[in-house]
Amino acid sequence: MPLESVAPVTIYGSSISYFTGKLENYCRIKGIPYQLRALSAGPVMARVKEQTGSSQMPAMQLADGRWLSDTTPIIQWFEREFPAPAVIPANPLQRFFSLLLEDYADEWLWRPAMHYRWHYPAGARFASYHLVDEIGGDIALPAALKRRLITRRQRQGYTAGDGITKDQVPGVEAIYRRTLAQLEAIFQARPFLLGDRPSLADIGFSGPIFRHFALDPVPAEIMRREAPAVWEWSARLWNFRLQDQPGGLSAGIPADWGPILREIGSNYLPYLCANNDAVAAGRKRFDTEAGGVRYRGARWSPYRVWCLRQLRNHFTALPAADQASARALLERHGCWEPLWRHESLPIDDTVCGRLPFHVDAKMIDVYD
Ligand SMILES: N[C@@H](CCC(=O)N[C@@H](CS)C(=O)NCC(=O)O)C(=O)O
Repeated sequence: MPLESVAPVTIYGSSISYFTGKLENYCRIKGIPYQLRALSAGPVMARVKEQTGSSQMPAMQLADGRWLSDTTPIIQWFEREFPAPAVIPANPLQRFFSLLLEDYADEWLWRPAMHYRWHYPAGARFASYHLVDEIGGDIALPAALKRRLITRRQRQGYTAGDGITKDQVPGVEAIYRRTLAQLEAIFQARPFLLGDRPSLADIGFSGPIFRHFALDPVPAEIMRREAPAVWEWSARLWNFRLQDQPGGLSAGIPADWGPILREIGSNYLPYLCANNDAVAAGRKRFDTEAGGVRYRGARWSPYRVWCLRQLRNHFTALPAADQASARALLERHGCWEPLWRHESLPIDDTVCGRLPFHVDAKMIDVYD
């Protein structure tokens, strides 16, 4: 199928949203023409919900009228339908580890990103003014009240109300400082995570970085001072077109991905396991400790059980020789045991089975 049969596409989202930014980065480097429209509360949001099953952003409408939602399966759908130029690496090992990094950036770095935006008054002021103007116009309330309401909603849904108590703030911010150090070492050495051109791993990291860490006042200032190469990478990715620019991928998994993989093994996967226990027990709130941070009253996420299952499926789909290499690398960085800790996962094919054309479970449901 030619790209022209589905493009230009329309992306419904916000110009400061994590996943909207991730999808825009993907479309730009892949060469998919798009226009961005505000997914505003009111008739637009109602239509998106009716068409995709969820009001989460971004939603995408193809030129042929079909609707899609959820950036991870959207990208996989485009890569299957329009293989060239490829964003997901063809090499099975690189493909698996890029999917792992994407999932980590989507689901775990979300936490420090939301923290920096909504915890600090400078971030909350910036984001609430922006969002009320961009997507809140149809809500018939005074603007100042709308700004207060959205700030409260986001804090209850994603920061204080998602397990980050005041005493654990330094631990959550340390995740960001370590991420900057890990990425700075890489981008001082080469332009993109896997070499001279971007791949899915870069697209994954663009979620937290492009529209949060590099944009919100508090983390952006830290980035400019402590990790200028990450700051530069964020703009380099936005400005890259795979069709027009040369550059290849390096071989294998770079050794400097090691600290990120260790972080996944010691923080993210143990959290996913605790989330798994909560979903299996039907507990919508749970306490857990990951990477030295104690989360109290974190929100469950059936969607993230699906994420864990996807990671396992990606592993079992690898050819035998690649499975052996992937396992060795996962074991070396503490990822293997938590990846397989639970023999069975509390999820069946009805959850997320219709993605990217229909959403059955949101990442975090703030009304749960
Ligand atoms: N897994 C989804 C996550 C999308 C998502 O959670 N987007 C956020 C905004 S960046 C959202 O719409 N949250 C819904 C809410 O706050 O109710 C994706 O990759 O697209």
